[in-house]
This record gives sequence, structure tokens and C-alpha cells, in this order.
Amino acid sequence: MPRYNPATIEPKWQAFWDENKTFAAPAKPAEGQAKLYALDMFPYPSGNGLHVGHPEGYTATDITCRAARMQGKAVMHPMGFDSFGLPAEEHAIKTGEHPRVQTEQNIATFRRQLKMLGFSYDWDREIATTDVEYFRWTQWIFLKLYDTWFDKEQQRGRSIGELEVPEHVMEMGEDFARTWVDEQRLAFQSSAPVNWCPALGTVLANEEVIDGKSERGDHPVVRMPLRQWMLRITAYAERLEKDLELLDWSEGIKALQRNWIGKSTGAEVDFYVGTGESSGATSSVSAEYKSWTKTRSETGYPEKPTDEVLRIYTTRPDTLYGATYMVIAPEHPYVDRLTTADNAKAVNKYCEAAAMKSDLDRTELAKEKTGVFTGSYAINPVNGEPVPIWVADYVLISYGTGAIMAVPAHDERDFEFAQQFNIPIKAVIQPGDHVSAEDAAKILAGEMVYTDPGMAINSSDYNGLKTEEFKAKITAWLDEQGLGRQAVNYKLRDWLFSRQRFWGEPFPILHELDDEGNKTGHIMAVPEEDLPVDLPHLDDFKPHGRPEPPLDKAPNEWLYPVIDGVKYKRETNTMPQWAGSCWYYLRYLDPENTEAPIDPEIEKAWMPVDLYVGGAEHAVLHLLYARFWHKVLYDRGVVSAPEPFQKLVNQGMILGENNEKMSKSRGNVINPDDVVQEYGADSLRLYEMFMGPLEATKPWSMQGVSGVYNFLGRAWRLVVDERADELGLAPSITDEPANEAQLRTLHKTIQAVTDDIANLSFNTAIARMMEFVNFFTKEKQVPRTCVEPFVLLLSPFAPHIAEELWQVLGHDDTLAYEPWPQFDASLAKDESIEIPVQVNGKVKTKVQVAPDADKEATESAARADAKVAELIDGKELVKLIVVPGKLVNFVVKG
Ligand code: ANZ
Repeated sequence: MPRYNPATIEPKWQAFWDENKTFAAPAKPAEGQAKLYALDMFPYPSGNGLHVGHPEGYTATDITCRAARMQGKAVMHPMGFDSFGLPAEEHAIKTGEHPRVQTEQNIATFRRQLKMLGFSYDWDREIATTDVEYFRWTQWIFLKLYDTWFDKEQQRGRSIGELEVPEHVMEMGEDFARTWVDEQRLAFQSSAPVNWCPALGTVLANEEVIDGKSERGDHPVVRMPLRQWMLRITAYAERLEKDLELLDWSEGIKALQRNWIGKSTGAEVDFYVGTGESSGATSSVSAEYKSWTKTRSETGYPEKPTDEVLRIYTTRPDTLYGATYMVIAPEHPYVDRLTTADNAKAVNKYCEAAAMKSDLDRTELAKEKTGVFTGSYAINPVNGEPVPIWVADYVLISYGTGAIMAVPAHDERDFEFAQQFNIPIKAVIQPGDHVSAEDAAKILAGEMVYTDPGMAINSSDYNGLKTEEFKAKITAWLDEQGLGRQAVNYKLRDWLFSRQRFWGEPFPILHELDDEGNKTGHIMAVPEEDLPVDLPHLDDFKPHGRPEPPLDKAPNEWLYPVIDGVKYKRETNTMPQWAGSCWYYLRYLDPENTEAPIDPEIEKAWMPVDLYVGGAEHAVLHLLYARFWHKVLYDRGVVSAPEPFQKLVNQGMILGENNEKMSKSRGNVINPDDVVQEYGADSLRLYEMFMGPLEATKPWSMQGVSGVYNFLGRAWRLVVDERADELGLAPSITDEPANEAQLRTLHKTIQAVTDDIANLSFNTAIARMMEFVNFFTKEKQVPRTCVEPFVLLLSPFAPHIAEELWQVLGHDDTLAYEPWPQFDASLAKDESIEIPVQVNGKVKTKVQVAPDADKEATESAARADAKVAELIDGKELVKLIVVPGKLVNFVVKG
């Protein structure tokens, strides 16, 4: 009884594909051949194995790839593992077993499960980010980030004076120029305050901290200063924002990236504060102020703020006349200088307290505003009036210039602050008509804040100007006077790139030591030919609760290399898990290359990724970091195009049966192994695609799985004679030609499935195939010319059963490269459609017309109908309404 039995046919075909390397991708597409690079977000191989969310996206790309091969494209469809990360290290801490052991076990489980689902990956291209030969190139890319163009020149023995350093930098002297060169590095060290998570024993990136807790594990996070490696992603902010235009991504994900990058356009303005004795200017320094403004109007606005000014950033230069105080961040370098003796104690105390708070705590709107007066004043460049300078922690040192002019009448935070500290509130914008007369009066009296645009008041010659016009005018004036200029700021912060963990890529960096074993401050990059820097053997994985990395406990041979007689200490921080996923899509293309991360010709042939599918949770982290690295590699000539992922699709979340998120604690997790055991991989694949649109959130249903399983059983019986003893063709299969109705069903199905696959609309494609099976199950004779193309259409979705049926139909090779079925458009079209014909608005009859019948053809079909002819005969036609494809209405009189 040859029943449909996935348990026998699935392993059979998986073994066949494996042995024959059926899905090996060519090194490059053939001359003139179209290519498809379809990429899945590679999994983190956790100890739990695959969950049903993984096969959702993986099946979608697999269908696309399998159809593309049959359509003659060269297909790149690789898989790998994002295998650095905390859990393996935590397991090592508990058991003392090296993280590599557990990682390899987990990878083996994932690989088995992925193979069990019949995905058409080219397994010879598999990579894991923890492979030494892989992270050798991750380290190589880090060196590209660390390197500057100037390093190369220096290596060629050219002194700094011969380098292409801008003139204005050279004028500042050689020391300055050297520092400047260092500042051009995209990888640099900094000891900024960091998010230290004692429970995880690591520093976290801002992106990994949510409401003061770690994203992973929900542990408290505190702020402390620490030497860290940073990547200057901010240098790419503008391009990361602008190049989103080039991409075929959903508007939702683009918007998330844009918000994260947070481009803001405004102006920088210099407020005079004087220097030395006169520091903290008041109106008494007006003579000095006048001579300064005169110099400024001659020299123009300097790139870096000069000592006698406080530089601020504002998005509302049109409110300059309403600035009633200024605020500098507690970390601002001018705090000491501008604080007068009377205020020193209060200011110091305030700054110490602010250092303990996170940026989020400091800037939240609802929080009570705090601050202290420095005792000093700055001079407002538009009217020469003194403005008191305060220190307050709602201004962040890391944004803009770390200093603001405060306009309480038109900014909410400033309004709250001014109310709290009794600072004058001066309205300079007349509210628009959308504000009630009552509220407008309050706004003008400084009793209510107004943040919208409007018309300028109390602003001297600018009165009457609309906000946008005023902004442009005043910015131009400031520019002319050398007092300000247009400026752009980004919310994006530099990327904190070091972790105090063991299980990550070591940095290829050496710190020079002096004779006493202290760091000299000189840093050396590990020479390219000495890569990779492998992780050392460690006996003790336990974190010590201090932020020094575990690699500090590495054996001396690893930790203290001597090169050319100089002793060094290796960098002991490791890279974050994001590093490995920043470029894996490149390595798949050339995984064995020992000379370079990727061969340029191969890169050019396959990149960019044509379809990237994965979860929406990666909207800002992985997808932004990878774009950043790609752009750096582009600038360094390693890759040939500015963006890595041309089309991005986010699969929707799969919920539990009860519509709740699947989780261990809710006990509603579905294990793909169990589903495959009961119904087979083809049913799991088909079900996950049939649940609904790929991008929608949808609940699991075992009944649904059983439904698609039954469908596959019907498809099986269409081809196979289940009553026979041996596997063979059903007696209904015939070599006779198909009749018209059968042909129409076939061609409609081919067209619909072809289009649906192209649009990633897999659920509707499956529905069409179900209709096909229903139709042919009722036919006495099933022509081979109909059922063979159907098996090919089914194969990307349910590849195992399709291969088996193909074999039963008498073919002896895999169908993976069979030409994709073609449809005849005239047969795929509906023959005719029915259109209601009304007389005086009442439907009297229906007529058959071609689906693309135009106005004339539709009208004549209606007139030709005997009933209509009789009803309008001899009457006056007042009006005739013809909507092709919809209806005809004769309005008649008499
Ligand atoms: C005066 C003003 C008047 C402002 C007004 C707003 C409204 P974006 O870029 O859109 O977030 N600001 C500037 N630097 C800051 C810092 N380091 N910390 C906290 N706040 C800062 O907003 C920029 C505005 O945020 C700037 O424009 C400044 O306040 C404030 F009616 O300047 B504004």
C-alpha cells in the first residue's frame, strides 16, 4: 500500500541532494546568466535548537531559490551560524567546559534540523563566526577600521609633513596634526561613561539597554567610565541615512533606521563669554565684546569654537530673541571656568550626582528638572544682552555642542525648567490660528509653552516673519557676521565595540609596555600576516565582578608577546557578537579564500544580496552595523557597491495557538522536530507558508498542519495508485491530450503560482494549487501533461514529495533544474466574465463578455441580448452607462 509517507521519502531525498551536491552554487554565474543571492539571517545556535520562527523565513527564501533555479538563474543560497555569544560562555562558567565544545554541539543540532527541513542550501559554503579562519577576516576588517589612509603613507616612510593633511590642520603644528590623524580612525579608544552590567559582567551598547536594564536578561545597568573601543559609525551617519533611498525595504524599517540615525538640521551659534579675567562675561565687557564681534565679522566663523565663546546648537535659531538663559552639560569643559567662587560648591556637587545618571534618566520629559546657576553670563549675539548660564543635566554632552540657549516660551523642557527656577519666559512666536484666543493669551504672557511654528514677535527687525523664513534669514546673518552657521546633527552615537567577555573575537591590537611593564600608551596593530589572533586556552572562565576582561587571566605566552625586542600586552577586550554578522554574507561567496576576505571578481558577480529575509527585531542593530561595515569596505575598495542588502523582507512573528508569544514559561513552544515526526517536513514548510502573508503576525494551529498534510495526501493520490502493492502510477493518469477545461485550470495555476512566488505571496500560491488538486481529483482522466507541470510547481514548496512523484512519473533525475512550467496567457485568462445589465437601474439580465472587453464591445454584447433588446425597443434612450468589466445601464423613457 504505497501511501504518502514522508518518514521514508524525506530522508531519501535529503540524502540524494547531499550526495549529489544538487544545490552547489557555481563560483560565479555563467556569462549572461541572471543571478539570485537569497540570504537568511543566520541563526544563533542556542541550546534549544530551531524554533518554528526560523523555518518561516527560511522556507520563504528556499521557495524563491528553488523556483529561480528552475527559471534558469544562478542561485546563491548559503547558511551558517552566528556562534559567538553569552550563553556558551555562561555554560563554560558553570561547567568549566570550553565554549567551543558546546557551540559545536549546538551547531550540529541546528545543522541536522535544517537538513531535516529540506532547505536547498549549498552546505559547502557553511561558515560559523567562531571559526578561526572566519574571524581571522573579521579581525582583518577591524584593522581596516583602525587603519587610516595615513598609516599606509607612514608605513611607506613618509613623514607627517608629506601627508595629505589639510592645510588648516598642519598650521596647528605637528602634534596637533598627529592627533588629528589619529582622530580619523574609525576604530578608537575612549574612556567615556559606559553601561556596565554587573550581573552579566559586561559593558553593553546603548542599543542593548532598555529602560536602564539589559536587553538580554533584564539586569540593572549602571554608568561608569571605562576605557573602551569605539567605532566611529557617526562618520557615516549622513550616508547611512541618505542611501536608504537606494533600497527596496519596507517604509517601516527605513523609518526605524532614519529615527535611529536621527538627522536634525539647525544652526550653531557662538555666544561670547570672554576669557581669563573676563570669563563669564556680563554687560560690563561690552567694549571687549564689540571688538570681538568686529574681528569675527572679518575672520569668519571658525571650525572649532574659540576660547572666548560658548558654542550652542539649536534647531530654532528663529527664537534667539527669546533666549532667557543658557545651559551647559555637567561634563562641559567650561564648567569650572564659568563657575564663580560663590557657586563652586553647589555646581561640583551637582555635576557629581549627574555622572551617576543615564542619558535616558536625564532627558525624560516627565522627570523633574534640576540644575544650578554658574554665576556667569554669555552675550546673546542678536541683541548684545547678557544671558545667565546654568548647568543642568537635561543637556547631554554627547549631542550637538553640549550647550544650549534655552527658550522657555517655545521649548517644553526649557519651560518646565524656567518655571521651576523662576527664570523669565519671553514669547517670540505669535501662535497660529489653530490655538484658541485664550491659550494664545497665556502663551504671550509666558504662562504656557508653544512649540509649533508661527510668526515672529519681540524679535526686532525680524518681526512678522514666518518661522521657516526667519530661520533662513537669521542663519544667513549669523554666517555673514562670523557668529554662526547652518549645522546638522545626528542622534546616532559612536558604536561601543568592546566587551569584557571571553567568547568573542580578540582584537588584533597590542599595547606597548615599558621596562616596568606599564603601558606606554603606544598601540600597535597586529600585522596582517600574523592574523588570526586566536583565543588562548583558559582554565578559569569565571568573571571576577570587575570590568577587566577574562582574557586578563590568559597565559603569559599569549598575553605578553615580544616583537623586535619590545614587550607588548595584548588587548584583552573582545568584539561584540554583532561583529561576525556584519560581513558573513560576503564570506559565503568565497569561504575558502586564504588571501583575502573575498575575491573582488566573485564579489562583483554575486553582490548585492537580492533578497534578505529575517526578523524585524534587527531593524536598527544588525542592519545598521552591517551597512556601516559594508560602506567602509566600499571606501577601502574591498566591495564594489555601497549597499549590501538590496531587498529586505521581515517575516511576521509566529504566536502560540492561544495567540500569545511562544515561550518556555508559557509552555506553548512548538518544536519543529515533533511536527516533522508527525507530519513530515513538507507539511511543516507548506503550513508555515499557508498560515498567512509572510510579513503578518499569525498564530500556530496544529489543525492547520493536519490540513496541509491532507492536501499533500490528495496530491499524492492524484499521481500514485494507493491500492496497488507497489509504488506506481494511478490508473487515471493518461497520455491523452488535456481537454479545454483541464488546460485552462493548468495554465491559470501556472500563472498564479509563478506570479505569487515572484511577489512572495506564498499563501495564495498554495491556495491555487489546492484548487488545482480539487479540480483534477474529480476528473476521470488526469493527463500527464497537466500533472507533470503541477508537480514542478509544487516542488519549491514541498520538495520531497515532488521529487518522489516526479520519479513515479518516470523521470530518473532530480527535478531541481527542470525548466519552470510556462503558461499560455490566452488560456490562463478567464474565458468570459458575467456583467449585469440594468434597465432604468434594475438588473434585468446578465451577459457574457471577454474579461478585457472595452466599452463598445460591452455595449454591443448588452444590446445583442434578446431580453434587453425587447425592453428598450421603441423607447427613447435618455442615458447609457457602460462600465467595462462591471455593468451596463440603459435609462429609457416612454
Ligand atoms: C533653542 C530652542 C528653542 C530649541 C525652541 C528648541 C525649541 P533635536 O536636534 O531635534 O533633537 N538641544 C541641543 N543640544 C542639546 C543637548 N546636548 N542636550 C539636550 N538638548 C539639546 O533638537 C535640538 C534642540 O534640542 C535644540 O534646539 C536645543 O534646544 C536642544 F523653541 O535650541 B533648541
